[in-house]
Amino acid sequence: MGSVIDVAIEEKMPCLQEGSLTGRKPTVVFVLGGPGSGKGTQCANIAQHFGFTHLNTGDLLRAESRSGSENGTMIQNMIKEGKIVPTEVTIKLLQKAMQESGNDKLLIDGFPRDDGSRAAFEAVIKIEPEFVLFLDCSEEEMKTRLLNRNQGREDDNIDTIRKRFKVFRESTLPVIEYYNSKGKVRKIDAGKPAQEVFEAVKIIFTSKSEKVNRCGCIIL
Ligand code: UP5
Ligand code: MG
Repeated sequence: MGSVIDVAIEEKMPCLQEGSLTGRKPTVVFVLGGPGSGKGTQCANIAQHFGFTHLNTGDLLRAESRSGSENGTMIQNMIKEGKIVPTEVTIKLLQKAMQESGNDKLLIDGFPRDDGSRAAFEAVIKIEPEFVLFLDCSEEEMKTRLLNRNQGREDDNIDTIRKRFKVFRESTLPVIEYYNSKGKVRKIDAGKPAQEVFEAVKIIFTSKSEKVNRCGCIIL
């Protein structure tokens, strides 16, 4: 801690124990992209194929909202409006899920969604992401997917979808730009069929997990 932003985070989130993953430093990959870009779909593939644990921040928040906790109604209202839930709430749930996962390879789906969440993760969790997978998709395609999803999500209606797009453009794209400036973004054309997108994803994760042994053979 020390910088102005760190001190602000410390004051706002005194309940969070910083860096408390009991000494573990798992490999973290952030998976970002607009609403309906296919984050959940690709994370499920990556988890199955590459042994990562998929931590879906939207699902963590929806579960918390359903649990009837003190923040439940607030979370539900924020999601209905397509707004970003206060970082201290999300990061607490995320920290708990990271601790409980027991895996040293974590995919964090849909987080950080704004600069404040990014800074809070850095200050509290103290893990730099290995890289950021950015699923790039047009709004037209994402809108069609979300309106066809039919899973009863309260935010899959045209009014909320428009708000979600706006939040993505205004708050999440700057996070992607930040990591891009650090050379950490792996951008993929996510407008193609899911299997084709996964082929591109596989190349990225394979090159990350490949190790060359002394004989020059690639170990996967
Ligand atoms: N589909 C997927 N890939 C396809 C492809 N290549 N071709 C054709 N169809 C494809 O996919 C969406 C739909 O498209 C599915 O029907 C799928 O089969 C199909 P999915 O994989 O679910 O896309 P995803 O990007 O995960 O879409 P999602 O709607 O989950 O993204 P959001 O970012 O909007 O939702 P999330 O659950 O992450 O967040 C919801 C809300 O929670 C936020 O709006 C916000 O209010 C709150 N939130 C926070 O406040 N803070 C956080 O840190 C996280 C969330
Ligand atoms: Mg999702």
